[in-house]
Amino acid sequence: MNADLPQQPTPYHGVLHRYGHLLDLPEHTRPITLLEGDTHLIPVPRLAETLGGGFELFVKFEGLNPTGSFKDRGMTAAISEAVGRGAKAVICASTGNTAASAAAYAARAGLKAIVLIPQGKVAAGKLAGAVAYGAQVVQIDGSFDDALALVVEISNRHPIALVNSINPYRIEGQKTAAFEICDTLGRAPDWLCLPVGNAGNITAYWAGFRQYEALHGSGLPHILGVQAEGAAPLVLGHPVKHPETVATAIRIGKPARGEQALQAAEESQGRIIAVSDDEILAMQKRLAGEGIWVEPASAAGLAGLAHEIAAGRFHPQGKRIVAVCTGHGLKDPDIITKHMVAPQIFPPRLDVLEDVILRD
Ligand code: AN7
Repeated sequence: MNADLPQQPTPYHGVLHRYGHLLDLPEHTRPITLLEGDTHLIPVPRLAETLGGGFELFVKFEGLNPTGSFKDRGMTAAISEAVGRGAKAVICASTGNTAASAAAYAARAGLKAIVLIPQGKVAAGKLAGAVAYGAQVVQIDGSFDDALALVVEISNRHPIALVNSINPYRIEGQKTAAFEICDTLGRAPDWLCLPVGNAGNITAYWAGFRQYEALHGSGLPHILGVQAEGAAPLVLGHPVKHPETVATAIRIGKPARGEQALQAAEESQGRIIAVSDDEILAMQKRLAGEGIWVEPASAAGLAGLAHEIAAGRFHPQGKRIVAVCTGHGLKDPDIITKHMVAPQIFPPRLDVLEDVILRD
């Protein structure tokens, strides 16, 4: 071997392989992986400049996971545990991303997946994913919160493993995102902003950062959790019966881990706020302008940061901030194409095209 060549990097085997020793998983766990995790932490200095400048801003792009969302981190753990204890089927309620992730990991493990989705509000790419991976997709004439209550009951009555984030192993797996951020930056950021729906992710990040602080003294971030105005039970202080938002992933009125989300915000000396659908869509556009296309819910964390800066409640100067973008834009193409003017059709002639392209 040529001694000048760089050494082969250690092959990457997914989050359980890399961080399993830090996760509280039972002995019987049998790893099922699609090599999730190890997602990019992308610097976005130009976006930081438009938000006032003088600070470091990174996007943790979780849309780069195998099924296009952060859910894969928790799902590898939940499915690995379920397989190890002999489960033959798994079930979840979902606004879409959990469904696609559960379906993929169940397929990988040879298990049956059943997903309950709220009627008509699941983005096309997520539903297509669940179907493609072979899940049984059941649509109910009700909300995500109704679906969640039902799958809890079904899993109590039948030998079907529940893989929503009520399942503690989901949280264990999702802690790995916090570990990765600390490992990449060398310490925890000053602030972490992220969207909040059922509140599993914020709970997992806070647990992960706390664990790393205890182990490595890596510091703790303040956490800014962001809900959509029409689905903001944690800001209002009570459940929302009919949650409504363009960010369908976080269209949740009664977060299962709401108490823990509030605790994470309080203990970290952060906060949970709400932003409008317009602010979410505007931030989706700004991120796309950086070459990072995320689904609407995923833009909520940064939209919240922009909101707080604009209101003069947040001074980012000198800080290092990480925004978690939880899912890929490809999951929800309709939100873009719905408002898009269909491209005009021209004859395939050089003079015509030159005229069109160079017009202004
Ligand atoms: C892109 O898939 O709840 O606060 O059923 O898909 O941990 O719930 C999705 C949630 C943020 C909120 N961003 O995370 C589901 C589901 C995206 C999401 C969230 C979701 P949590």
